[in-house]
Amino acid sequence: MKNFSMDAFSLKGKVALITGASYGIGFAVATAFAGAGAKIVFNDINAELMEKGLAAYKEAGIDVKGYVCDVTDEAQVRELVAAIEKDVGIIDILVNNAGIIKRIPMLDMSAEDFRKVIDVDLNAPFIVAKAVLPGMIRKGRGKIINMCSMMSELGRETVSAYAAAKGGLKMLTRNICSEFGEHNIQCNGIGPGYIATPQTAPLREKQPDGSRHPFDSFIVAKTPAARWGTTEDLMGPAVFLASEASDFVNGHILYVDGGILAYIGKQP
Ligand code: NAP
Ligand code: GCO
Repeated sequence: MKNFSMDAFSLKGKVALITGASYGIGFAVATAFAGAGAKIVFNDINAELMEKGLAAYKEAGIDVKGYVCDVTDEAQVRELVAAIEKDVGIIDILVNNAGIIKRIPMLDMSAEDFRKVIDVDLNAPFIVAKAVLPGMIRKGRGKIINMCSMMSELGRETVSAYAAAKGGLKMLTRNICSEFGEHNIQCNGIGPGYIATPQTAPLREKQPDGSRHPFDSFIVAKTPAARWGTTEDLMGPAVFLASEASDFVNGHILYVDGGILAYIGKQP
């Protein structure tokens, strides 16, 4: 039995691609990976956002390479991966983080809007994973982390497309685990709870009378920790799933939700 070393959590020398990481959860995950020693590359959908991200990383003292790529466009993704492999090296860690949500009641939602959410939140993780897997196979190891959601397990009004996509992403995670585990590639998901980012800002807006948004109060009552999550709450779990410490964890969705999925909620 070898002695345990905290080096098991090190990402030193590993190349990590985090998609959609100019800000929000992706930015926090990239920051954590850099702190664990990884070489960070990220993309965002347009040059303005990518430059904004580069400035934010520079301000944080983090050396990164940024690329412009729409993750729903397979040709752009293939070019992205080829450029990263040329500029930095074969990708060891992929975080499929880029995502959108459209909060529209199902009867009011167009099929076009539904398809757009599925395209970004489910089709794109397939496209990006498919592009990075050959390099991981050649290397004999790899880590893929799909950014799932509580909506991989639960539904709610107005998020039919998002829940369908994130439920599908949970099963894509399990399928990549099944198909590539023999190549020493682990594919897991992170299921954040309700995290304070631009994506959830509309759910936390103060009311005209200065009171809390009803949904804000609802989430706080539903969470044992009695608070929204922060992007920092996701850093440790992400490093764990990206590191050798989790080499026998595969096909797992790690919920980082303050216990909300386990809790019926505080009585009003
Ligand atoms: P966010 O603040 O909206 O950031 C998402 C990022 O993805 C943005 O930089 C966005 O760029 C980028 N993106 C969107 N479409 C893209 C595309 N086609 N190609 C490339 N980049 C694209 O979201 P977040 O709150 O950080 O969430 C990140 C991930 O965690 C998402 O997958 C989300 O579903 C998931 N998640 C979030 C929460 C939460 O409570 N916040 C909880 C569970 C899961 P633009 O600014 O141009 O859109
Ligand atoms: C919503 C929220 C959620 C969170 C997250 C929860 O409208 O219900 O946006 O979907 O983003 O996915 O895990």
